[in-house]
Amino acid sequence: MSTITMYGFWRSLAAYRVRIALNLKGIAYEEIPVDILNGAQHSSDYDRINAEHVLPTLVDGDVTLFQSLPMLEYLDERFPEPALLPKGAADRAYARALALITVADAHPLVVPRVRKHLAASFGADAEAIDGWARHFMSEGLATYEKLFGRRAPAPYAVGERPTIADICFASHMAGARFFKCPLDAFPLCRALSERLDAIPAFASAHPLKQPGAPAL
Ligand SMILES: N[C@@H](CCC(=O)N[C@@H](CS)C(=O)NCC(=O)O)C(=O)O
Repeated sequence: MSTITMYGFWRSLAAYRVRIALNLKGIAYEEIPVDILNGAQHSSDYDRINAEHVLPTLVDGDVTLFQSLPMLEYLDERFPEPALLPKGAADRAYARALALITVADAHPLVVPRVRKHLAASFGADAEAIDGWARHFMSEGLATYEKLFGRRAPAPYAVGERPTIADICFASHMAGARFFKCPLDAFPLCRALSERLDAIPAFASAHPLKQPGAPAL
């Protein structure tokens, strides 16, 4: 078996997603930190690894992957147990759709390059930028809350085992907490988040448990 390496960073919500999957599947890996808060993602060394200058990058032997969602699906195909997708076409589509609420719709709006651009091009101060992030993270929470009201997590988002939907949702909750979103209006999200945090593979992958994270 080849050695798996992930370029990540404590603060990266996308790296958190991939870390959870690696942990759930019991895959040994090495994590190489790239400090996205001080601009290390723009170094020429990292440019050769990731053309987009973002985290994470997953290296499995001679395979180099970018984008966390395809990484989750790659790991699931390469190491099938425990499965990260539910059985059945409709549930698989639902799990992917729940995942994309975070990966495609909310998270891209709050990443460092967007926050920097708001400051550099529109003169937004730290308070305005945090408000922007809270707005989009709260919109994501409201969507999840509505969907969990229509189809109750039982006990996880799409059935009895955690799937890519739970992994991406967990990263959304971590982001919502980073940006101090009020959570009172989202009891179903909070309950699922508590169930996920009780799983060691999720807990040990959490951003605040990684080297370099601030002690809160
Ligand atoms: N859609 C990508 C997200 C990639 C991304 O934006 N990653 C963030 C960290 S979570 C990053 O590296 N940002 C660097 C920047 O914005 O400059 C994925 O899911 O992998």
